[in-house]
Amino acid sequence: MKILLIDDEAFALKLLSHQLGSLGFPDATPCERAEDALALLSGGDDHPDLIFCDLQMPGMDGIEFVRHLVGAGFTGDLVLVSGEDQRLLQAVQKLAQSHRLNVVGALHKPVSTEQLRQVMKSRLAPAAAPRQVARTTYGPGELRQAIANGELVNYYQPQVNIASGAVTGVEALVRWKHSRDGLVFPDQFIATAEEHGLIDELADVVLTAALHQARLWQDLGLTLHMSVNISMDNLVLLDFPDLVKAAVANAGISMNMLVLEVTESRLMKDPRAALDILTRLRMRKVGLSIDDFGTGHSSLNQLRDIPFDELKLDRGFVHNACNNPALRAIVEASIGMARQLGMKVVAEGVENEDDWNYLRQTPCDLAQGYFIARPMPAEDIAEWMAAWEMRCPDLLQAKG
Ligand code: G
Ligand code: G
Ligand code: MN
Repeated sequence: MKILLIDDEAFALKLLSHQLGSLGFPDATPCERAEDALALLSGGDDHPDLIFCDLQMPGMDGIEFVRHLVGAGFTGDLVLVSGEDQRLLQAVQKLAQSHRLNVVGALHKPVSTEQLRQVMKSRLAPAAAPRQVARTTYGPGELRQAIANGELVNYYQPQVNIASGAVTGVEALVRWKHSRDGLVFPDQFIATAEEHGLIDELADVVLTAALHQARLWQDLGLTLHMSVNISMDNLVLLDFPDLVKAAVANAGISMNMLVLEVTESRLMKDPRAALDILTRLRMRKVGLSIDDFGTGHSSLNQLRDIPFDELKLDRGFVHNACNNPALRAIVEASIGMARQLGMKVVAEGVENEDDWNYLRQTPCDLAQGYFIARPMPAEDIAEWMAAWEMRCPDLLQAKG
């Protein structure tokens, strides 16, 4: 394995070489200037597998070097190393990732051997993070047909109370059971539905199935709130609240069991209609959730204008917040704001025990994410609930 080290400080280079040596990687090539490293890269065809690069350097700096790496078609792994503050380091990491470079670490100087061991460990494990693959999208004809044929099904992802572990509800997430391509995810067809006037039909199918499912669970004695995602494009026709009311009545459940999650991923076509519709729904006790809060347009304007009673913190802020002061500040400020507005807070993207334990120290109400459960077919929920109850005693022990 070829390793390249770039740092303008000779001492830092020596230290890093030594640490890598002690971990069983003795042959790293040191460079004191990024320009020299680039010359090496453009020289032959045996590109390094792994590059450690400092950010602050007097000639070509780390950011410029990253840009040249992309130009040189580098496909190996990159570790960023810097004595600069954590947020700067993370910004460069984001930048490099947006260039599709495979960033396997961002280390603060002085680098500890333990941090280095972590980086090299993931490096030896076979491809943990799958690289982005091109995904198919589908045309309107095929989608229209699929809706008519009943090929859209809902998966359900549980939401649990962080303090008590109680399962309070589920979010319905639509999937397309495609006869040729298998299970197709919404990011491959929601935009098509929005662009080709199919989103009302889609919402109707999803909502009807979700409400029917909520009723089945209710009959089994499971009181679960049902969250359904709707598109801004569903908030154009003023009779939408009546459709919702009829669907809820038809399923035989009460209005306050339904939560509608709204994200403004596209520009609101008609803000006045949306406000009219959402306010009438809220007046009839339907829950309104602002989804992906803090991203795109899902933000303060909406919070000011629309009577949301629930805020869903985007997973981009939640996951790993315990290790990142900027994320923590955003999470905690958002929770504080929501509570002042009398809103419930749901944290999305709770992916591991660290995320869970961190949230337990905040006044966040509900959690949702892979750590708790992946989205699953309705028939798997009961079995999952039994397993969750077994896990709960451990997860609810006060930590730290
Ligand atoms: O698991 P997941 O890939 O299901 O969802 C991806 C995105 O698709 C999420 O942002 C979610 O809000 C959106 N989505 C999932 N189901 C629906 C739906 O029924 N209607 C709309 N409009 N969006 C949905
Ligand atoms: O935008 P919306 O909140 O509706 O997004 C739901 C999406 O998030 C779905 O695609 C769902 O599969 C995905 N999701 C749910 N839990 C997690 C998680 O813990 N981590 C990640 N990365 N995605 C999650
Ligand atoms: Mn959602």
